[in-house]
Amino acid sequence: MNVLILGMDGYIGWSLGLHLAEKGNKVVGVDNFSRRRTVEEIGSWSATPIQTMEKRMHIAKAIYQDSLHFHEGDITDYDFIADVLKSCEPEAIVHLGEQPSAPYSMIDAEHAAYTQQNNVIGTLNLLFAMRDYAPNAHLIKLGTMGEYGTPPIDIAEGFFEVEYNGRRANLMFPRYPGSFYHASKVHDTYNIMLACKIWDLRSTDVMQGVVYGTRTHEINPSENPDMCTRFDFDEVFGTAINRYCAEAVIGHPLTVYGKGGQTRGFLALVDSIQCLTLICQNAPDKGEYRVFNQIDETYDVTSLARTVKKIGERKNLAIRVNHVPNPRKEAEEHHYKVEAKHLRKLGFKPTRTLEQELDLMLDDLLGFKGRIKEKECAIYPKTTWQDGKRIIQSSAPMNRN
Ligand code: NAD
Ligand code: USQ
Repeated sequence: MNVLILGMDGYIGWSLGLHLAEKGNKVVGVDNFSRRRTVEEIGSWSATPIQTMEKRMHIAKAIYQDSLHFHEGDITDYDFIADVLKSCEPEAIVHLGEQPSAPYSMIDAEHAAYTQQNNVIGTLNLLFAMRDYAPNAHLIKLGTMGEYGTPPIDIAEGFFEVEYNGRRANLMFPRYPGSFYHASKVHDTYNIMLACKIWDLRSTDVMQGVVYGTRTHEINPSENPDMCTRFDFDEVFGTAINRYCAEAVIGHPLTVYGKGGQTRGFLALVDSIQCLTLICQNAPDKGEYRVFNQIDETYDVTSLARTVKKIGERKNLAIRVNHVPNPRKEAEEHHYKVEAKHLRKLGFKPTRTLEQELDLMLDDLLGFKGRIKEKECAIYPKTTWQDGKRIIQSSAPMNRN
């Protein structure tokens, strides 16, 4: 199968590219390397020392021969993405190429505008280019569980039946985003749904939970550090479990925000790759817009920290769990129950428990302890939802494109 991956230099994109190539697909990747620049802008780096794309492709070609190709470019440039679609003739397009950090989108007006412009216009260009050059391709778009927010009722899988004034209908489940980043995904959702309706495109909009982990079937940082995918732990780009593990290996207290009852859906990187592969293999009908909730299990962020502490202590790490003032405006205790049955129906089976994955992650990160320690100052949360201010720590250029 010909698969186009937008955002192939990223955490999930690189892992997915290797896996799909390993499975015999022809993979073409696109990236503008903005993630490398934005992480540098906020004064951090990936704990895993990621190679340049040139070196990555060189190593990958030796393993997967001609299965993997790469084009540098920006999908907010319509001509660029249209040319890629013309030359690649994809059957599936996995769109991961967006600015993915909620805190980054809350820094100030410029960062919020960049996030929404990059994400919404990039996706809009892709939809027009698909209409013109790849109308039969299957768009697999990475949305987020955060589109739904934390409503006081169970979260349905995209749509739910409602009754109002005596009439019943199947309608889109309400979206309550919690940051300008999450809002950009909601805007994408509406644009994709509309494009499927008016142009007969087909799409799976994936509401993915928080992804964690360092390994996949193709990536093992302890055995082959040159093939690592990125792993961020700073307060802007690092996500909860990944941050806790990085904090644990350097003896930094684990940073639980506020009361710590915030509950989210999580899944291991290797299982996110499993789900995205399954979705590629199972396209919807032409004109169909469908939504999959992609999570394994739900946890609150305090129990997660306690589990990291338990596994870390088995490795003789001294770990303290701290509740720090919450930089975000969010519910700290709330109902959270998610319906997620579509992927299981397609055959998704989670492969590792949280504890097994944490065990591997801590071993891998101990190998990069020096790199985490060197950027320890980027760990403590400084970006707030209230006044949005944060001090830009590096002199990296602001041009992210
Ligand atoms: P990432 O930042 O590591 O990867 C995204 C890649 O897209 C980056 O390499 C970046 O350089 C590239 N990119 C961004 N804008 C681009 C543009 N205009 N043109 C070309 N390339 C561009 O992020 P990730 O963690 O791999 O997440 C991938 C996707 O999944 C994102 O859309 C994110 O919102 C979504 N998601 C991630 C998680 C998670 O926990 N990591 C959870 C839910 C959803
Ligand atoms: N949190 C902590 N301590 C930390 C970091 C985070 O308690 O050190 C808390 C946050 O306050 C929040 C929860 O953990 O309540 C999740 O935060 P996160 O940073 O792990 O995740 P989030 O900002 O929601 O974003 C991440 C990805 C994003 C994706 C989203 C999925 O960066 O791309 O869309 O997870 S979801 O959370 O389901 O919306």
